[in-house]
Amino acid sequence: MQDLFDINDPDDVWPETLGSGTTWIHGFLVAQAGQVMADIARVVAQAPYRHLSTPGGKRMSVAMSNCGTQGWVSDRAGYRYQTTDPHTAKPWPAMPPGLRALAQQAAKDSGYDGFEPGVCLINHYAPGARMGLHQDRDENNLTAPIVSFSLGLPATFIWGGWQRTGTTRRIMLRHGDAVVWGGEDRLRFHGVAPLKDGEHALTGRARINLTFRQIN
Ligand code: MD6
Ligand code: FE
Repeated sequence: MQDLFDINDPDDVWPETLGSGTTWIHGFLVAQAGQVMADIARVVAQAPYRHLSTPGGKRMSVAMSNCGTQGWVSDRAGYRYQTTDPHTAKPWPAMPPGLRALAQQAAKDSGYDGFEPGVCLINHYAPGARMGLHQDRDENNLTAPIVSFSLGLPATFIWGGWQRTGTTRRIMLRHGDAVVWGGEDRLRFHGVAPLKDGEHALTGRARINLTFRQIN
């Protein structure tokens, strides 16, 4: 009997509405994942993954890098975007054109035409790494959506409301999934549960998440 659905089939791409401003595109970048990983490898060769500190002084379990005109950083002074990598004191690597085009396509497919991402934050999760509930509000432009790509091991994503407390929904983001969120969902609280150990053919024992942001 033929399988009804094969998670690794690049033709299986389907959208699901998560909120009024949010589309979860299952399997969006399965077909391009190898190319995307090659682009990421070139970026992190220049701007290595590192564990930033929270303003409170705690080491984040997720390791991060950036590409684009600016990058998101955190330290004792707070959260912000800046044009140079504090680790190398050099500008962040440019955003690979193929990555940018793919993010723009996801936005367009979700009803956000004219998305101009200047920044891509790259999050690397090893088993056990997690991200606490937060809002993304360090961008000057809160009218543009954020485009998120997931690669490698699956993770439980926590999708909350507009207050830190209250009901949350847990969804499993898998290799190749895109989530495009904006509009009234833009300031929802969200986080990622501790990554379950496993092995993925493309990423090994890791999950990688890219978030594309139009910060101005
Ligand atoms: C992650 N993502 O999936 C963390 N933020 O690893 C985020 O924090 C996020 O996916 C804003 C918009 C989309 C996201
Ligand atoms: Fe976020």
